[in-house]
Amino acid sequence: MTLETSLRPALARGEFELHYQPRIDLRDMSVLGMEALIRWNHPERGRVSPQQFIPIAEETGLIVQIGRWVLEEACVQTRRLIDELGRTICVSVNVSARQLAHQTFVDEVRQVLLDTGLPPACLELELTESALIDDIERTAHMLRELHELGVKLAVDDFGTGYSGLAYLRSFPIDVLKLDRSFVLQHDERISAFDFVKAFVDMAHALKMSVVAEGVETLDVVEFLRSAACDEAQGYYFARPMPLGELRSLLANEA
Ligand code: G
Ligand code: G
Ligand code: MN
Ligand code: NA
Repeated sequence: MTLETSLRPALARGEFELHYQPRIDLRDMSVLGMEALIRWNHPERGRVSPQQFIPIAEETGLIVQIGRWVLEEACVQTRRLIDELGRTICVSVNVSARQLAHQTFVDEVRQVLLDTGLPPACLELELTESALIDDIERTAHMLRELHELGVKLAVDDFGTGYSGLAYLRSFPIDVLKLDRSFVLQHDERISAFDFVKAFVDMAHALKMSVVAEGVETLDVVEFLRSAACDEAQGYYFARPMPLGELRSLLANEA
């Protein structure tokens, strides 16, 4: 069986699961929330990486149903975590271009917030630059509707596309997620620190906050803090983990 044929029934068979990677507030090093990352437990092949199956899901359009499941599951589980722990926790969910292009996307988000009672400010949608620049006018309208619901909007893998920066003026973006290539890059001419510092200053001037991704070492944590970067995510703090592990981590933090 090809991956594609086994992907089709995977949702109904309950083969997907969400893992969560903590997001750290660099001011006090507390866990503010987490990114939901899908995992596929294939009955024969074992764990299949989203890098393998998300592109197939996008091509076949299956991403629309899978993405809806991710959104619901992330909101249900986060709502439950908030109740169990008695504190605010935010979840960010990756949204693919195909989902965003779907007419009913805003209604789906509105409905899931109603059904779960998750405070809208606790949900962040991660969009990629390429998804955003697809149809600027339509996207701008949709993002304004989403923003009016009270959810946060983030640009994922910021700086890796070829889209320029003009869209930042027309879209109500709250958060820039700085791709890990920028966090790691050491160059002769401009240090990683100077580069990140320039991004952070720009974002702050535009009233956006910055999350650095792929943070693997204490050195990087320290330079991010001195560059006034707001949040960080990466193996240095924690890998993506099952819900149970995240719950223990948050419970122990209190
Ligand atoms: O978790 P990593 O764990 O391996 O994820 C690999 C890639 O898959 C990343 O680019 C990530 O954004 C993407 N990805 C993970 N989960 C989801 C999801 O629920 N929806 C979409 N569209 N992409 C996801
Ligand atoms: O594209 P997106 O940013 O959503 O993808 C997140 C991806 O980055 C996931 O595959 C996740 O497992 C991976 N990731 C998270 N932290 C680190 C890290 O510190 N180093 C590396 N190399 N990958 C990371
Ligand atoms: Mn992401
Ligand atoms: Na990213």
